[in-house]
Amino acid sequence: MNLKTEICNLLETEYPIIQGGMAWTSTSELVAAVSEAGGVGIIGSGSMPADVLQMEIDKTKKLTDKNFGVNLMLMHPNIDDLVEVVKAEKVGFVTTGAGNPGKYIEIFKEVGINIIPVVPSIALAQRVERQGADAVIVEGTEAGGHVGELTTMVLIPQVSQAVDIPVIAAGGIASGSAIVAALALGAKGVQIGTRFICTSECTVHDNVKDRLIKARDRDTVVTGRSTGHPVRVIRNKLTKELDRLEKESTPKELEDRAAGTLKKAMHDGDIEWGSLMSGQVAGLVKEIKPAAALIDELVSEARETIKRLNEFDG
Ligand code: TUI
Repeated sequence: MNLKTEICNLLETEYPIIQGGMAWTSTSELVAAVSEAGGVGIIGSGSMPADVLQMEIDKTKKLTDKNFGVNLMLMHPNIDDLVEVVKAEKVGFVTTGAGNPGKYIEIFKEVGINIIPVVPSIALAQRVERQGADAVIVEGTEAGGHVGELTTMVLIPQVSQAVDIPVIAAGGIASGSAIVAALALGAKGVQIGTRFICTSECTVHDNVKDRLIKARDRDTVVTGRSTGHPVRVIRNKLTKELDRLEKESTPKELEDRAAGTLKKAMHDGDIEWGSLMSGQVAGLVKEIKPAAALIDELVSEARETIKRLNEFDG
């Protein structure tokens, strides 16, 4: 049973499984391993100056001939420099997050690069479709990092009905059965972030992987709502302090306190005072394995789920 959808043609992959482009997390080793294994990897450029992104693209191209993408975090201070690198390198496709991708859609379309914005609402999905997006990643609030308000379960069917471009589901997906659920709701593919952190190729600090494996269902919280940029992270000493600042101080002070803390967690391994961005699926992550083994597992679980549902005669 193959899992081919139109996303496989658009992204030149065997399976409709996309690895989320996470800042300080999704670098060449992971990206190439995912693309080699039949999914498609995305470099997370949210943490990179332009020269580092250039190096990561070069490294990925050395490691794989397969397609891969770059995620652009639209609040990046040097976003225009990153756009120039991506255009010059003609990467396979771009995903955008944390902002309105309006003007960038046209820029990438002009040079023939597929553009797939991440959106948290129906209105934004419709807007990016009108602006020419090739597909849309619809991310529920179960996701890690910068999040919207609505869940994947309610967003996917509504957005699937509201737009004609393919919908890719993100947020809360870490298993083959969740992939099938997303497809059942109308998605043509899935983007998975948190589960890919616990792969051998992911270069985050080992403390982060260990903490995710220990995480339980209620261990993530959303901080920074008052700043307008809420982020889902694992609860720790930092989130306690940010909660206090949310009540006692200004959004600007809170933002200043949070600056640099993602690197502190993902790169330095400080899981108490760093921003340990993770989705609610952390509770499902039980082991570290190579990306190829993870993709094999996701695909066989998805096939078994479809078989199980076919046998269900209730
Ligand atoms: O972008 C993400 N997740 C991220 S980005 C990130 S880096 C960061 N670091 C510190 C503070 C904030 C971010 C960590 N995680 N996901 C995709 C996503 N995009 N989720 C929600 C959105 C989004 C939100 C608003 C997309 C568009 C949007 O548009 C608002 C507008 O201006 O119309």
